[in-house]
Amino acid sequence: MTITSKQTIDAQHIADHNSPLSRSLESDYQALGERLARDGTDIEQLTAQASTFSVALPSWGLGTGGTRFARFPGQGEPRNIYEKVADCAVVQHLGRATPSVSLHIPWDTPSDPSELLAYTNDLGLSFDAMNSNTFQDQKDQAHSYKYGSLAHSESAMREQAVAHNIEVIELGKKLGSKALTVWVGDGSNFPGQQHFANAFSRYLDCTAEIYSAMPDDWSMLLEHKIFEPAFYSTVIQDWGSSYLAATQTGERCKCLVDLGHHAPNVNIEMIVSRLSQFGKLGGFHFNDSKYGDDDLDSGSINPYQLFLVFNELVDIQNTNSSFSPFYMLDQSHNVTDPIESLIYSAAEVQRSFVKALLVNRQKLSGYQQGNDAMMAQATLKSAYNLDVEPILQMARMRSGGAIDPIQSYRASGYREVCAAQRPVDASRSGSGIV
Ligand code: PSV
Ligand code: MN
Repeated sequence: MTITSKQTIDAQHIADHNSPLSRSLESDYQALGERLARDGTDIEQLTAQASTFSVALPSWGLGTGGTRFARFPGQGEPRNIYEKVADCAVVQHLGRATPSVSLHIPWDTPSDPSELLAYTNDLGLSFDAMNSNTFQDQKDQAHSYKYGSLAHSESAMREQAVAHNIEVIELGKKLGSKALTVWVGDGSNFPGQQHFANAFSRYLDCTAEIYSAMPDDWSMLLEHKIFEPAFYSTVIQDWGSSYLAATQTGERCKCLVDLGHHAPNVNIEMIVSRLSQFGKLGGFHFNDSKYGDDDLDSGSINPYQLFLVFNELVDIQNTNSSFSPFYMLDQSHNVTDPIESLIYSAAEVQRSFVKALLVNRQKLSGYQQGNDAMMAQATLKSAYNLDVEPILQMARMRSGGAIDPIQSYRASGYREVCAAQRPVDASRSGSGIV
């Protein structure tokens, strides 16, 4: 694969763009610091914690997405994994919360893994969890996944799907990854089409085989999803099935929570608590949704839910310092520039983390003990309602990022340069999420 020019955002451009904004940031930061100090909170400590926060970028999120109906390509979209990684570097250099990339295979299979690793490291990035794909047929594939993969009724399809997952692990080893995320679309569209228990057993046999092919320091993350593409039943449809499968498969097999994979109004923060209480919370795909698996930008629809998820995560971290789930974004950008959406989303996730750090847990615990429902919820709300933007901006600026990353990106002209260097690939303008 030809590596195109290593176009990125210049540190000087970021510094120049920050310059006129830094005075107001200093004064906003000072005002917020004084406000927090009244409650005994040290703003510097929060800013340091904000700087440690990171969430991986999805390699499949850099191109314009699409729906079942259409895909409207964007200008200067990345055409290969090198261009995707270059765009990831732009997201990271401006936003400073996304130092790694989660690869989807075979969508982004590199022909030369060591070359891709060197290119990626050179841009200051690394690789996070690997994602396998047995929910689509690939060109020249021997067997079809039309009726499933790891839970397929026929062994040939299951064997092919297991072999693919093992190939993904082998590739991930070369790229420095430490985890495999498995999401399958297996399920049924009609009552009676599939024997629930038999399909689940076949799935478990396959995950055991994949698990045994993983290095000892790897984690396997099972991602549940209520429906789609199967519309009647899905083999790993909920956190309960995921928990059973992870428990059955092995100690380092855990559950991955994609925020868009639940029925409307499901209490996701409680799922987070349940899974972690029993050592099975492995990671997240962050995004937001209004109706189903909408893959909208994180925090765009229900930021309070995102905060409540982080409220649980911070609580868990306080009692278990070794708790470190994999954090990834999983979004589809249909009407925005993917670089902008990813920068913004990562900051929204980081914002929820910082606000969750502000929760007065001692007071909350007292209110819970005393059954003071009003003050318990007010304690959460008072942390949520605080505007922590100066902390995020300061954390970014101090680590070389942009105070206003979206405006800095727009002013850089990066997309325009890409549009000139990356002519639209007509073969990618059909329908479906890419
Ligand atoms: C499935 O809807 C999913 O959330 C899984 O994580 C896939 O890997 C990803 O979306 C593909 O877009
Ligand atoms: Mn997902």
